[in-house]
Amino acid sequence: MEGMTLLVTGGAGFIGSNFVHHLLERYSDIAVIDLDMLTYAVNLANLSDLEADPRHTFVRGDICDRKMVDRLFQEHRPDMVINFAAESHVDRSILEPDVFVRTNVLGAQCLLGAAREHEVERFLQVSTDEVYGSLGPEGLFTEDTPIDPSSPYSASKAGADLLALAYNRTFGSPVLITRCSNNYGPYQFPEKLIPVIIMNCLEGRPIPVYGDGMNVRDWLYVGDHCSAICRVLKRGRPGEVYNVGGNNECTNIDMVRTIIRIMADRLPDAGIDESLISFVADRKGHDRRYAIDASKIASDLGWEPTTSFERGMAETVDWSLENRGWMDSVISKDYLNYYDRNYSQR
Ligand code: NAD
Ligand code: TDX
Repeated sequence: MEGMTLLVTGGAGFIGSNFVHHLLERYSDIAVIDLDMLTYAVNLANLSDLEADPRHTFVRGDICDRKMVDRLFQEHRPDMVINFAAESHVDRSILEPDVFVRTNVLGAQCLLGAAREHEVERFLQVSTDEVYGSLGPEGLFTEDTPIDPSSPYSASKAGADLLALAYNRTFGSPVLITRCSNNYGPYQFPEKLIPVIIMNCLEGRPIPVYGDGMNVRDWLYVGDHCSAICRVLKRGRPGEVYNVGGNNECTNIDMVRTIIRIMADRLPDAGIDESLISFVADRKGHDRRYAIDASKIASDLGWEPTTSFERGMAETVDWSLENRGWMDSVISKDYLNYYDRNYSQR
């Protein structure tokens, strides 16, 4: 990727900001154009260490704004586009679905159109295992599993995937799709399960567990996700979908208990224990189990995750403890309103 210009959308968010750092740590001769609208889910502190880095250009803007997107393409002539920008939280999509269709579907369409016109070499759509719907106790999602989304969030991500594949088939656009499992790591907004657990342990607040806590997710360390995306950009075949997994299935309740144990170990005098667990009403349309067959990316591109769950989770907890200021700064009025709206009705 040396010598290239990459347009990264959503590069101020959780995975996007980790990805931008991942690139700049590995490539000296690279230009990263970071297009992000800075929604509620962003803390610009995610990028503050890059302010003086001439390889990184931050642009505040909306991926649905075709004129602005065209101007960016004309000015910077990116070789590759990586689309992370999205509304990303399932519970919010249940409360307010409209913006998910706008950003996730129309935004992807806008970028695909501009990338086609400006003839980029690669367009990578960052997707999710949630587009496959829900598994029973057995089996894994493969790239051939039919799309069967359950939530407005996953339906909008599936819409973007289908558009991207259609651009490849109809126009020959060099589109790649990655579908990964649940990410965890530094800079994750505390509306997702893992930072909610960590934050509520710190605040001594009840930890809300939806339903019976037996829903299963596969957990992928964000750094491993970043390396998978680089591998697909470099070696993936246009028109193909690649599943990305962490080989780490876990029930939600086991995850909650594990993090409580780690937190209690780090802060023995803080009174953190399982009495914080609070079972609450289930999420509507809650997918029971996600599990990924990632053998295609392993056999075709030679990629596998390298961060053990123990190491990744220890790093995540330690980062949260060392960055209490970051955690505190995201607790805005909007966040508290959302928290109240999502949890008080349960
Ligand atoms: P996030 O919510 O932390 O970040 C999304 C970013 O997109 C934010 O910086 C936000 O400001 C930006 N954005 C939103 N609307 C925009 C718009 N209209 N124009 C420009 N920027 C806009 O989400 P994340 O967890 O980092 O997820 C990134 C991508 O990865 C998403 O596409 C998501 O669907 C996908 N994904 C996430 C996970 C996960 O576990 N977090 C798993 C699989 C796939
Ligand atoms: O308070 C909670 N209590 C709870 O039991 C929250 C926030 C979640 N949960 C459950 C719901 C899920 O079974 O924990 C599991 C994980 O929930 P989230 O962190 O909201 O993630 P999920 O819904 O699985 O979706 C995530 O992974 C796939 C990301 O948010 C998506 O962007 C990604 O596509």
